[in-house]
Amino acid sequence: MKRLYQVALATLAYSLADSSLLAAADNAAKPSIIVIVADDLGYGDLGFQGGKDVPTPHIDSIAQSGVRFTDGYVTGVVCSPTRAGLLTGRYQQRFGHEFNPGGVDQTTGTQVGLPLTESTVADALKKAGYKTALVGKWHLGSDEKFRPQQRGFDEFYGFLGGAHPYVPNDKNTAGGGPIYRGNEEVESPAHLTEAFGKEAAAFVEREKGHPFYLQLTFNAVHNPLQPDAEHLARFEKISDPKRRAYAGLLSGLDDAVGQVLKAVRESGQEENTLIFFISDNGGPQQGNGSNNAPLSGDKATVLEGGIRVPFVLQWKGKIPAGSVYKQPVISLDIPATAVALAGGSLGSADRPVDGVNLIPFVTGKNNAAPHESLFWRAGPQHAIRRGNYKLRQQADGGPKLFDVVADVAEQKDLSAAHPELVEELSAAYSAWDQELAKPLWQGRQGGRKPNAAQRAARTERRATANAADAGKPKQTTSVN
Ligand SMILES: [Ca+2]
Repeated sequence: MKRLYQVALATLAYSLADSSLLAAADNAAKPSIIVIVADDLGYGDLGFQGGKDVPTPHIDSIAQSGVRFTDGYVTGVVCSPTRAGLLTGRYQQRFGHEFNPGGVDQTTGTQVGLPLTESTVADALKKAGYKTALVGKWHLGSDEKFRPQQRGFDEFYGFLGGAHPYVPNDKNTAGGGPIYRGNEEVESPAHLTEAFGKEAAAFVEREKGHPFYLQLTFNAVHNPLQPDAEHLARFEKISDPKRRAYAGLLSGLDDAVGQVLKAVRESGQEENTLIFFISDNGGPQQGNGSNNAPLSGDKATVLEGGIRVPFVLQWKGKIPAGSVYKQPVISLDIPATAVALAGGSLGSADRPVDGVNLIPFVTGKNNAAPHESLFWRAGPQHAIRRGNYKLRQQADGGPKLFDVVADVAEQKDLSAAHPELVEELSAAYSAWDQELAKPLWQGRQGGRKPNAAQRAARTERRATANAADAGKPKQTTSVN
């Protein structure tokens, strides 16, 4: 009996050791994933996108080491909706997250954020054994139940709103709020961009040997234009003060990205780490001095300048360096790729994921287009891309049809020449539109006039900003 007991114990010990070894081996096979998101970046401002006046060697190196998506899109025309899609892998209009949340819904008086009915890529990866962190801007709800650590992230360092001053004690922007580590308010760092880079690099080094998901959402190059002195000094030759300040911020962003890339490289994790880089929407060119060339349009529009963004991915040894991928892809594909590689699951039968795993496409295993169509809706404006064609409806007219491969600047409306395409794309858009929810709240771009309380709050913010701005270079703020 004693002997039998010993054998049973030994077998149990062996199988426990065996399963933990298997788990370790399984984890070692899973790649880590870093998703870097810039804020309000111009389409044409990075070196690999044709930018000339602001060197961006570190971000360029992601394109050189991996794949550049020429037709990479985001799902939102402004910050928060894109982030809702990026976290869920689902078109955010499916669950009513069509506009920026303003903190409190003026109709119901309740706090709003990424609906709790949705699960996130961080939830899925955490379940799959990943360590998860959000560094930077959140903008998916400030109330405690909406915060990053309630939405699948083990760690959070950053701010909860849609915009924030880069330097401490600056009252130029309303709604910046505290800097948090987890749920604790902490001291503001000397400059946010540098601090986010440093925090992300430390996480990468600390989690070596363990699969991780790091979402690094810089607020650069969003207003207010507050570069640090060192980066601003690099651009004395740029005469336009707004463009000069923007260049300083972008250069600081590039250096912070470089710090993270260095941490990945020097900790020996390059071959086991995917690194994505995108912007959350196009540049508001008048607002922050960005440049969307050769695209037309700005942030907050469904023109290409609002929704087509720099979109690159490196995975050393898996994706050939210097690849260019020309089929349309969308930010929803990032969480879908992450979850596929991690062996997790996202969405459900009644909450389907719209993104696809990009790896078979960029490695040439699948030569089909990843998506038959891509869709956008932001209040009265909407668009569909199918093949080379895009049908666009603006509040002030349309629909207009463009061949966005031959005519990337959307100059030649083909709707009269191709009524059959207008009909086909309109029908496909309508079918998608039928699947969507009503917006849970309205945004400033939603066309609803602000009520008296909102108007009063805005007047007060402007007065505070003007008082704080006295004697300083002119700052311009824009929708987040
Ligand atoms: Ca943005």
